[in-house]
Formats: sequence, C-alpha cells, structure tokens
Amino acid sequence: MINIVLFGKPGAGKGTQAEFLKEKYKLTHISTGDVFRYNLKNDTPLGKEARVYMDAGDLVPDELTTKMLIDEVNKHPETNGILFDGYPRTISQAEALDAFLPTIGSKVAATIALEADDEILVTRLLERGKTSGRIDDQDEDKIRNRYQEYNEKTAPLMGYYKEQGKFYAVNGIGSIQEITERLTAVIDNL
Ligand code: B4P
Repeated sequence: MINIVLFGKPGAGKGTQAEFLKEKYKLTHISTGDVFRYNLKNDTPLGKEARVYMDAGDLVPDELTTKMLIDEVNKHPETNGILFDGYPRTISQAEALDAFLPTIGSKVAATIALEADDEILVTRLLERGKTSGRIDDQDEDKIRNRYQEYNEKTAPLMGYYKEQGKFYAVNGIGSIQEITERLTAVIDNL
C-alpha cells in the first residue's frame, strides 16, 4: 500500500490534482471535505454536526473527523493505497493517522504540499463560489478565516512530516497539467 497525503492551503488544488493522481496510481481517493459535503447534503447526523463549522470556514473537531476518516479507510481493505486529500489538518489528526495505519499494516509514504500565495487562492475560491453553491467559498471573511485556521492549526504539520523525512513541496501555481507533472515527478521517485 502506498499512502500519499496531499497537503496545501484551502483552494491550493488538492481536490483537482487528486482526480488525476488517483487514476494514474490506482489509488483510493478520500477527501474529508467531500465526505462532509455528502453528509451535509443528505442531512445525516454527521452532516448536522459538521455544518456549523464548515459554513463558518472553521475546522470540524478532530474527534469527529478522525472517526469518519477511519470509517472511510476501512471501506477499502483491498486498495493499492490511499490518497488523503484534506486529512490530516491538525497535529492531533496526524498523530491519529500514524497510530491507525500500522493497525492495518501500513504507513504514510509521503506528504506533498501544493504551495501557492494566499491572494491567488482567495481569488480562485471566490471564483468557485460563484458556481459551487459552497457557503464557505462565497464570503471573503469566511475564506480569510479558513487561512487563519490553516496558519494556526495546519501549517505546523509541515514540521511534523519534515521530522519524519516525508515532506515534499511543489509549486502549486501553473496550469493543472504542469502541476500534475510536478507531483508525479515526486511520487515516481519515492
Ligand atoms: P476541502 O474540501 O478540503 O477544501 P478546499 O480547501 O476548498 O480545497 P482544495 O485544495 O481541494 O481545492 P480545489 O482543488 O477544490 O475543505 C473544506 C472544509 O471542510 C474545511 O474548511 C473544513 O471545515 C472541513 N474539513 C475538511 N477536512 C477537514 C479535516 N481534516 N479536519 C477538519 N475539518 C475538515 O481547488 C480550488 C479551486 O481552484 C477550484 O475552483 C479549482 O478549479 C481551482 N484550481 C485548482 N487548481 C488550479 C490551477 N492550477 N490554476 C487555477 N485554478 C485552479
């Protein structure tokens, strides 16, 4: 199993790139944002709990997110590997993943960050907000709050994975295809 964590600020292109990488490497793509949005749409108990955080641009509490993530991974026992998109987003989530994966005989192979400037990303998200229907993409204050959450809670993960010798960064600005090529160059050398 080769497990890859796609890392980056909101709107960095994790979901966009995951669509290509999952095909190329035959990986199971798990986007915590997508799983939450599915639950929101279907008004499940999990969706009801997550909605208030997501709509405000806050992170959903770790315990709820990690339980959901583990349930998703356990749905794919035969997989070649998992492409984690949007998880972990806190040190506590990273520790939970490092505790869980060995229980299924696995580990994180690499964490790859898509790097991009905040101002470009805010513009991307506002643009997506015109058509996505996502409340968290439609209001600049909520978008800025997502960057604050990232800086406080998610950015420290870079140090966490650097200490493990598993951190790689690629330039997230360019055409979608150029960025896919940068990511595959990293994965092919793992
Ligand atoms: P996510 O769904 O993970 O969303 P994201 O940060 O918006 O996006 P991503 O980086 O995947 O960007 P995308 O490819 O779509 O999270 C949403 C919320 O869910 C969080 O705020 C939180 O509340 C909750 N949540 C999720 N995971 C959690 C966790 N682990 N813990 C706690 N809470 C959690 O790209 C964005 C836009 O840019 C698109 O419109 C795309 O078309 C465009 N784009 C992409 N690449 C481009 C390029 N190269 N050039 C130009 N535009 C590009």
